[in-house]
Amino acid sequence: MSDCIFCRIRDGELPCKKVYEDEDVLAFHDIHPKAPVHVLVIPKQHVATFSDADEALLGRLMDRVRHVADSVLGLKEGWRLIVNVRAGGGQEVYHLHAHILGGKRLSF
Ligand code: DGP
Repeated sequence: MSDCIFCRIRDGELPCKKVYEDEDVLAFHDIHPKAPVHVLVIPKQHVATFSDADEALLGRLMDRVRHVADSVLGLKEGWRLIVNVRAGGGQEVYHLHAHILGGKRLSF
């Protein structure tokens, strides 16, 4: 979608600090980090929100989130996974994305 920020990042029209990419997903640093490590993982396929994604896409996304957090970022002490769903959940960008937060002991 041409008016979607994350589609434009995926297509290289907007810059990002990329940490991982494969045929299914792209992972890059959040522009407003809430922790020492704050990375977003997006499916390359445009899906607006978590509720709209099918089982196969969610499975691939969760598998790659685990790979990025544990192997690419090496967050050995642990990390947090957040998916904000629609306005009530705090979602601002309507292209499905998972937040990986880590790099310190997180508290609520
Ligand atoms: P959410 O509230 O779950 O929709 O989170 C959207 C996140 O996306 C928010 O933490 C800030 C981040 N973000 C928004 N625009 C950009 C951008 O242009 N580049 C990057 N790297 N992150 C962005």
